[in-house]
Amino acid sequence: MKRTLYILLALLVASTASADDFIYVKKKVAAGPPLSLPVTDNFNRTDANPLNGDWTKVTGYYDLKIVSNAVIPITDSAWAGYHRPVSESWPNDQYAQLKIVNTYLGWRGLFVRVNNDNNMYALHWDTSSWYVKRVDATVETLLGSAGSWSVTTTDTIKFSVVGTTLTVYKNGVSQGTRTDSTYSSGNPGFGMYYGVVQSAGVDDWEGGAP
Ligand SMILES: [Ca+2]
Repeated sequence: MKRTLYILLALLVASTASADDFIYVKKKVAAGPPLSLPVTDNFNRTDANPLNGDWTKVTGYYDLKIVSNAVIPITDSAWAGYHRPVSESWPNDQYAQLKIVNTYLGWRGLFVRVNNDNNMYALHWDTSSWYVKRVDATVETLLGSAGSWSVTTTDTIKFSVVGTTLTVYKNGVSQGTRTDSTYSSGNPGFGMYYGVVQSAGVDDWEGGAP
């Protein structure tokens, strides 16, 4: 009698516990570490060349570096840029944002849905104009027409994608939208082009869900 009870008890524990444990383990493995949004990087650390931290260089682009707790490119006359690593699972609707800390003539970029390391949607801008582009393996296609604006130090620029709509923001105010349906997923990032003045260019990167 006692033995039968032990067997029944053991079977009961084994059946309930193993099922729960199986589901728990399976969920943990499938989901991976959760990504807490927004993700931020203020680059407040020791000067680093190339940029360090959780960043992956866009294939075909040059490096960025950290100087005086902000970011500048290492070379002129070419795009330099990074995206969040593929180990991070980003929502399909996402934004990338950063702050201007120097208004020298040159290009900045924010990227969303970077996939396969060099496909993406990119916002490129200088102090007077902005362009939304689709980048296919570094080949750029302008989406719609160029926009015009005035950008100065301390301005915060944001680039978001929701569904097939790409929106450009300056200090939280929409500057215009473009649409494209080529890329549905990927990770956000940022970049710079043409370091005429080798001092801090951009700072306070942030990525999140719109
Ligand atoms: Ca900083």
